[in-house]
Amino acid sequence: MTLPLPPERPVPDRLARWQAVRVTDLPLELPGYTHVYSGKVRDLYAPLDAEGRPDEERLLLVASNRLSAYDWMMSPEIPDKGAVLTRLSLWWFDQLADLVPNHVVSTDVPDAVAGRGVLVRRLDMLKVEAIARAYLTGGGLEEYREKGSVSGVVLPEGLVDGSRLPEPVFTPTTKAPVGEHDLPMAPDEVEAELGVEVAAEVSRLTRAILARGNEIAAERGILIADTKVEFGLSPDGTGGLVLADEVLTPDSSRFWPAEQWEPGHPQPSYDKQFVRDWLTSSEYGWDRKAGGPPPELPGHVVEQTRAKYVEAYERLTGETF
Ligand code: Q0N
Repeated sequence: MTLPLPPERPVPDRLARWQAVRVTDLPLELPGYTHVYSGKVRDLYAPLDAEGRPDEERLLLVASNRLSAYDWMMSPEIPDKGAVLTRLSLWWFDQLADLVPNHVVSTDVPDAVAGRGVLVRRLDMLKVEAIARAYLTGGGLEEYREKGSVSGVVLPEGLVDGSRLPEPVFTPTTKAPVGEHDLPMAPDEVEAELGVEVAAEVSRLTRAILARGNEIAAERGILIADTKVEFGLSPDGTGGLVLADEVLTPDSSRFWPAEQWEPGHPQPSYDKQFVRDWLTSSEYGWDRKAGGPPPELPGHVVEQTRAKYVEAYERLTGETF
């Protein structure tokens, strides 16, 4: 359920919206692990050694069944979402292995998180959200309308919402704390943060990951409009970039159904469209601009949404979930 907000905060800011769900969603008690961090949809735990100290080389990354829409966490959760996205991410890591090494160590994890937990190498994470866009929409479209360029890359005239870009463009942002929004970073800001060489490599790899993703997905009825990836540096001194977090999932990327692609207006979301349509439909009539929490999702919307995650996994991988 969605908790009522504190009375001293009648109009919730974005952070309060997250806190309203966070307090109902305590981290798991995993014997042999300690909770270190929770994001919107993923949680991190550190394995404990024999003396009960956190392992400095490994982390347990757990994908939850949580779903956000319109900046709110939905309730109830989506059954199997965490497991579907974990399997999809592991499949993509394999598809990308010739482009970039990844943080995966093992899928041998406690039963409580079986299928949605992955043991990973603990990296020194870069403080940049590495985003690439293959199609124009959202923040990229706004910037294009104002300046004719996106993140310093001049684009052809006449592009509209949903247009395919000539090639993927790197559009990095800052990493804002949970509940706050990331801000665009100019190329010189990324270079100041990472150094010129690492910045160039992050840009090249992020664009290559999205290009490879679309080569594979397009044959299977899915367009990947844009994606956010996270890199870390291997702390063992070898210093190379390692792909971390989850990759090319509907949570980190905008997936669009290819057969409905029609530039000129906002595209339907592959995974969240049933939720968005129901929330704003006359059946419920939630006014998201009014500031109040969204309603509980009815069973049919939860089930249709689960089916879309499974469908994306099965179409992309050719495997049965
Ligand atoms: C890490 N984040 C933020 C969970 C992940 N391999 C790693 N090594 C060290 N740190 C991290 C990883 C990974 N993956 C990543 N925090 C720590 C990314 N999130 C966002 C939300 O949930």
